[in-house]
Amino acid sequence: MMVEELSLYLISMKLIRPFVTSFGKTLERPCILVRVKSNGEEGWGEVVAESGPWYSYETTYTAWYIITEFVVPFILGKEVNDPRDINKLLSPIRGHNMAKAGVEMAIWDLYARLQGKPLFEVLGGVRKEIESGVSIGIQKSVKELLNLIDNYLAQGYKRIKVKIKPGWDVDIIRTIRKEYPDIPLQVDANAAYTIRDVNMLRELDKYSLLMIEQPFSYDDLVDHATLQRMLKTPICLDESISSPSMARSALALGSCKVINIKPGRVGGHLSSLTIHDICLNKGVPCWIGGMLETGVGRAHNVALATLPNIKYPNDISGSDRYYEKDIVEPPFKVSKHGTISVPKGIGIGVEVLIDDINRLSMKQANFKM
Ligand code: OSB
Ligand code: MG
Repeated sequence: MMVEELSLYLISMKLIRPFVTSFGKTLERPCILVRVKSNGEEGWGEVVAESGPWYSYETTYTAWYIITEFVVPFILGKEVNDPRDINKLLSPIRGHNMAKAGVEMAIWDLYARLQGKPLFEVLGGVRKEIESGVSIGIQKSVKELLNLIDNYLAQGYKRIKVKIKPGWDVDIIRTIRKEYPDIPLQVDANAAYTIRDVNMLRELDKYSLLMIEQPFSYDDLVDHATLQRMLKTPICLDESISSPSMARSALALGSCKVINIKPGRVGGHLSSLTIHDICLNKGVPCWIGGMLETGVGRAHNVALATLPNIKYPNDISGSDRYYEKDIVEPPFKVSKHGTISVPKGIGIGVEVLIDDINRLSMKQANFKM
């Protein structure tokens, strides 16, 4: 297969409700959609970089620059037998995993479609539906948070993840636990604490949380290992696991007992599969995280969530939890028992609504051999 044409679409999607984390507030989700073409087929990917360098140093605009200046020349017109070869072609580009992942994942979709197979099958997936959790941002009041939890539980979501930050942590969790003693509950700090906050984290250890996600810095492994030795609650790493090599290091150091895999953060599907397998071999469970993706990125995440070592509910919610109208058909729906059906069609298995994308796009670029 040869990528004959690559197109980029910069769109921005308005969120149904603002998403607030320890980094700040997101009202609109900008993203770059990537379309590749070969042999009369096409494939789609999504760049999950955000408007600013908060979760990652990458932004929508750095990703646009890296793809147009560096990724395209390495990919366009090159013969590739297998999407597993893309990583090596892009290896001269250091970092910028989100930019690379958007293209790599589009090529996986293209490859699956050329094979006439669903993407989840090509990736080695083993299930027909995936477990859906919901990630709830920081709210204006505890009452609003409890209302939202109530609502999402009624919709069927399998577990609740609550964002925490200094001043919105132990008291909030204590209140939630009083109201819901048994629900599967976890927290995500997005790196808002340091080892000096160990007393607060020891408090959190009392509330039977499924896990505590990324309490410390995005580039730390050592303090996380110290903390993990002090807590019975598993630590889950997100930001710190930027590559398979970081996953190996984290497991060797004992920095976590769970890994949140986000294909954008690690450079695409091949790196995600590698991290999944490293964890499987070490008996460390994984789940698939989210970045408020549109239906394109969500479809890729759903495919990854079918892998055998995905052992917790994922941050993959229904399209309607994020957007008024998704850019794929059919949109992703969560069943009453908290699952999402894996699309059965070839590739990502959903139709990408190109007219809507054209209408929404603020900028486009097209490259041909
Ligand atoms: O840390 O998991 C995170 C969204 C944007 C950036 C980082 C994170 C998140 C989420 C949302 O938690 C997960 C979702 O897509 O529903
Ligand atoms: Mg996280």
